[in-house]
Amino acid sequence: MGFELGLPGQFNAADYFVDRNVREGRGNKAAVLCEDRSFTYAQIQAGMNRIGNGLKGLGLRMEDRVSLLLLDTEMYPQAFFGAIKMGAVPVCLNTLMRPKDYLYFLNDSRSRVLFIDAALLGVMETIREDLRFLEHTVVVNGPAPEWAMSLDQLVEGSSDQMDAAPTSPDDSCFWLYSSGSTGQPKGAVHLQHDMVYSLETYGKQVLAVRENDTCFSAAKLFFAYGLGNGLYFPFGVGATTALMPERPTPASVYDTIGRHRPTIFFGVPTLYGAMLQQEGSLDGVRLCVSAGEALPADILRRWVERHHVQIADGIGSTEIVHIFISNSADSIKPGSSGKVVPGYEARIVDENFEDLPVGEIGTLLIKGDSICACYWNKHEKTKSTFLGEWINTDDKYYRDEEGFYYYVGRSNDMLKVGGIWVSPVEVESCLIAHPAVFECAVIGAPDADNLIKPKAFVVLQPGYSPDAQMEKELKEHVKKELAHYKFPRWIQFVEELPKTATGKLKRFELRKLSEGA
Ligand code: 3UK
Repeated sequence: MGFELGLPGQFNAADYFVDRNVREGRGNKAAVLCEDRSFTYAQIQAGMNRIGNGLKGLGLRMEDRVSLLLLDTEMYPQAFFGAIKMGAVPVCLNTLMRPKDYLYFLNDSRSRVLFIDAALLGVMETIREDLRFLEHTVVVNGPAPEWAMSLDQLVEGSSDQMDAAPTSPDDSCFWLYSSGSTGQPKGAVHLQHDMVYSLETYGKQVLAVRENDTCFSAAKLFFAYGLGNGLYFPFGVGATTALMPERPTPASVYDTIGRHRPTIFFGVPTLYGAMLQQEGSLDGVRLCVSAGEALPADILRRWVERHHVQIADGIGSTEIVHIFISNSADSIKPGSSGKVVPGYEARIVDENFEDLPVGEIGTLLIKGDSICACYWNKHEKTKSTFLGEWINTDDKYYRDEEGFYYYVGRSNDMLKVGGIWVSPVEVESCLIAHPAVFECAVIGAPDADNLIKPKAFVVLQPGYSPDAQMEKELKEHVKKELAHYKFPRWIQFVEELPKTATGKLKRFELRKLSEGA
């Protein structure tokens, strides 16, 4: 069934998610907790307005893109909604990438302004000269180098009052980049109503997020998953969000839970697996949520045994903005992704787009009004992914009699590693550039928790020896060139790669080879 939001013809998401809380009397309520700091909705609103006015002062106009390369601190909501409120379009960038990735994101999005955390400034050094559209870099949480401006400079003399730009529910609101197996990442263009749709469906009906909740997402705000968890779900109901700028390790996460006492915790399977290996308490948490990759039933079992709190696994995507099939606190089937979230529809189809019966594996199509409008500047990819009201998720699923959905795999070779996309092709291209590598192939292999991690098969050039030293060197090489999480956790040296008569790699054989190893 469709789900009517009934938004007015003029609608601005920053007004809805920030200003409305102040209008409804929550101005003095804590909106953001971060380290030892706390910020009320009124404070976040004032900061947002100053940034919005500052952007106007730079000559920014509606629809201009503003990239955010920010850690999770109180500055994130202010910059994100500050840009949206004046009609600009924030582009949330993954902070774990490499300089060449940012060169692409900033040029592809034609961002005129970049907000960057002082701690991340290093990535700009080698690419600054090659940015074709960037006009201003604003440094937050620290001093600015001479070629950039500080936040104080941006907002100097700016009023803390501002009218929202007269956007419509269907105007561009924010972008998120999604990577594919080949080709450059694709900017998913999300509209002003998308966050509201996800809030009204998954947020209110599955999470049942309430004003007295405190949300804490270990998944960062720059991920579509983290953005809902840590920003627009809590802000959508006037709740509180706990933000953590550090890397999510079991220690930092348990520590933040102890300090801010969240009621809903959001993680990814790899983190739940790691947290089970370490001491720590979840006191006060009423529900845990997992997404990004399938949650193994065994991790769920051990988690509930130890912490006595359920983990609701759900599948979401960057294109759909958040979760569309999910378990919920009172309906959990271990090993499944749960049921279709009210407000979404699902089909499982064969290669001719014919619907398949219960139990049969096919491609998952989803319909629902939080699906992005398109991929920016990628017309062919847009046409093959967005099929009218439906989107092809490229995921393989089947469903059971009771309407629970089961993830079986991807229809392409992409891997989810710690909840984040890794393209085997990208890792292969990186490995092959190392002088010792003659040929290589990368597949996903299960670790001790049954979670997929990249594994490389390498054929060495003559004269190099397949030993532990070489293995270490190749891992370091990938870590240096690509985002850290992409490096192969195992390297298996082989004499040759299994190929078909036409020279195509037999990935299936590699998987068999891997299981035998
Ligand atoms: C896979 C899952 C099995 C699946 C995301 C929650 O992960 C998110 O977005 P991405 O664009 O990736 C989407 C793809 O990841 N996947 C995600 N969750 C699950 N597979 N079980 C799961 N629970 O292949 C999907 O197509 O990075 C997750 C909310 C918002 C998101 N964007």
